[in-house]
Amino acid sequence: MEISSYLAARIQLLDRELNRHLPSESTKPHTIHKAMRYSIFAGGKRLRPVLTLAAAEACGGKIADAFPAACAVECIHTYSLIHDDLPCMDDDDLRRGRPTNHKVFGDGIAVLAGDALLTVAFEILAKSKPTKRHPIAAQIADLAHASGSRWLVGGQVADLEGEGRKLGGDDLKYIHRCKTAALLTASIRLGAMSANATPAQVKSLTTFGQSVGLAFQVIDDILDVTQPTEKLGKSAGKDVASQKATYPAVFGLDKSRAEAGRLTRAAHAALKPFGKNADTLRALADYLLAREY
Ligand code: GRG
Repeated sequence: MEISSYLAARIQLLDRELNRHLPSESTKPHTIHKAMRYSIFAGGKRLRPVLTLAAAEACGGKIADAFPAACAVECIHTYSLIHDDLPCMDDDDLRRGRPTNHKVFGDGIAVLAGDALLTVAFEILAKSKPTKRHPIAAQIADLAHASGSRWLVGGQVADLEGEGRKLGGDDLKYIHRCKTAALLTASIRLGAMSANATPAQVKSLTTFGQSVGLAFQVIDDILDVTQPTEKLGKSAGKDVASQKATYPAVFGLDKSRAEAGRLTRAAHAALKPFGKNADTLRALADYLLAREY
């Protein structure tokens, strides 16, 4: 499989679905729908929804049944980026190679665009087809849990409160697990649920998601110090400038690279029970490790 053409084809399908689910720019009030669409269609890598679809396939399901979950996780991810970029949070001007949402629409509309993407995510997921083992209420609860105060929001809280303090390895792992790995894991679990996965399959894919999610963030930390802004589409060197605790800052670059490799191997090990059905997930784990932006 050629990963770049595979990803391009998946992004095209996902964009079509997102376009279908999101209110059009001509829906009143126009500004909020323009702002939501501005960030959703800004050229993100769509890694989380791509993983949702691949997880569904690994469990023998059809990607069409996983589309609502895939769109929902991308909406939550995009909301978190819009809010993270606000002046009261990470205060950034550039995201996905474009001015951040609040730079274009103002702080008030950016907050509301984030709120609306968070809310519409659950509206979309509620349209998903229930499966025998995973009723829609269970799928909604899974996504809400991963996005809430114990995980995604909780990670952001720990990140905010860690500013200007010297954090150790355990604090750093806690933040990364909450801020990054939890939503990535939920993306994978929801794909599995859309395919009526067995409890054992969900468990293995949860382990896969936790490992690949942490590896993804370790690589993200490395790229922040090794790649230029033009390549990343977001402000490079931001972590160092704001004295953030990152893997390279706490463990050094070599140990960070080794850790990303170890986590990717752990992710592969979790896929053993799936045989060939998980080849795409294997290729995606390797792609995430080798990525340059
Ligand atoms: C505001 C509740 C709330 C949470 C914010 C998303 C986030 C938490 C912070 C942004 C900074 C950061 C290090 C997030 C960790 C996850 C991450 C690496 C996001 C970027 O994901 P990509 O690279 O982005 O998949 P694209 O733009 O390609 O979708």
